Amino acid sequence: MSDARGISRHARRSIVLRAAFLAALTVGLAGCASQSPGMFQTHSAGAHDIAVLTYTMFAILSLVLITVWSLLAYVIIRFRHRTEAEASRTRGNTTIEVLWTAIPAVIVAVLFVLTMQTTGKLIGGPDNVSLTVIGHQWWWQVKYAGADVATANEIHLPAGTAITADLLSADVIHQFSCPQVTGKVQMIPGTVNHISFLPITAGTYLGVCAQFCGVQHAHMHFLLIVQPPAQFEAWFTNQMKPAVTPTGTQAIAGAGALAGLPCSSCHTIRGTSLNGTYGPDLTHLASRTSIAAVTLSNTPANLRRWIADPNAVKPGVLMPTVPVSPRTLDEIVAYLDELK
Ligand code: HEC
Ligand SMILES: [Cu+2]
Repeated sequence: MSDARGISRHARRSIVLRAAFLAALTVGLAGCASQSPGMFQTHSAGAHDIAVLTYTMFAILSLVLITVWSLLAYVIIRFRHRTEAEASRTRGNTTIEVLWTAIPAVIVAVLFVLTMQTTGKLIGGPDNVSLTVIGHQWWWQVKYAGADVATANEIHLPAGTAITADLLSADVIHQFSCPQVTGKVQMIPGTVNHISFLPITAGTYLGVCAQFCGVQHAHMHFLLIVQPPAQFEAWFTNQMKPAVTPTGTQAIAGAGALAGLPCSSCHTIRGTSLNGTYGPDLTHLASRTSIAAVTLSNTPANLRRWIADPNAVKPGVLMPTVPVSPRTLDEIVAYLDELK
C-alpha cells in the first residue's frame, strides 16, 4: 500500500514539475514573440505566398493526422475486449499494399507541386533594384548596383518594386532572414546566393542572422526600411553624394583626427582619406537610426560609448578600441554626427 502511495506521490510531483516547465516555456516563448519578427505578419508578395503555403500544408497534414488518430482510436476502442493471445495476420493483400503506398505518394506529390509553384513565384519579377548584401561577423554590408552607394545594417527599399539581392559572406556562414518580407537564404563563403522579393507595405521590418555565426550572432540584426518610392529616391540621391564637409569647430577637429587614426584602415568615408573596407562604410552614418547591427540606437552618447569600448557593447567584436583622449573622442563623435 505504502508502495502505491509512494508512486502516486512521485507521479504527482512529476506532473507539477512538468506543468512548471510548460509554464516557464510559455512565458519564455511569449517573451520572444514580442521581439521576434513573425512570418505570418507579411508585407511582401513573396512572404504572403510562403504564409499561404504554410497554412495549406498545415491543413493537409492536420487532415492526415486526424485521419490516422481517428482510425487508431477506433481500433483501440472497438477491439479492446478481444482476448486472443495472437492477432490474425493478413498477408499479401494487394489492394491494401497498393493503397497504402499510393496514398502517401499522392500526398507527397501534392505538397511537392505546391512548394514548386510557390518557389517559382518567388524567383520571377522584373529586377528593378539590385543589391549585394555581405554577411560579416557581426554586421551586414550593403551595396546598391550601378551606383556608389554603400551602407550597413539598414537596407532602404522602395515599396512596390521587385528586389533582387546577391548574398555573400566575408567569413563564415550567415543566414539572411527577414520573415515578414522574404524567405531566408544562407550566405556561404565562396558562393553567391540570390534572393528576390516584392515588398508591398512601407514600414521598418527587423531582420536577423538565422545561422549561428560566432559569439555576437545574437547582435547581428538588420532593418529592411521599405519606403514610398519618392522617399526612397530622396534617400538614394543623398547616399550617392560624398560625405558632407564638417562645419562645427569640434567636427572639423574630429575629421582631422580621424584621418590620422587607425580608423582609416577599416572604415570608408567617401570624399576623405578614409578608405578602409574591413568595417562599415561611415559616409552617411548619421542617416542611420542604429549602429553596431541594430545593437544601439544612433545617438551621440551611444557613438561615444561604442568608439570608447566596442568590446563592452559587443564582447568579441572585431573592432578594436583605438585609444584617444576624451576630447578627441568628443570631436570624432561631433564629426560622425554631421555625416547625414
Ligand atoms: C580593425 C578594424 C577597425 C578599426 C581600426 C576601427 N573599426 Fe570601427 N568597426 C569595425 C567593425 C568590424 C565594425 C562592425 C562591428 C559590429 O557591428 O559587429 C565597426 C563599427 C563601427 C561603427 C558602427 C557603424 C555602424 O553603422 O554600425 C562606428 C561608428 C565605428 N566603427 C567607428 C570607428 C572609429 C571612430 C574608429 C577609430 C577610433 C574605428 N571605428 C576603428 C572595424 C574597425
Ligand atoms: Cu551571422
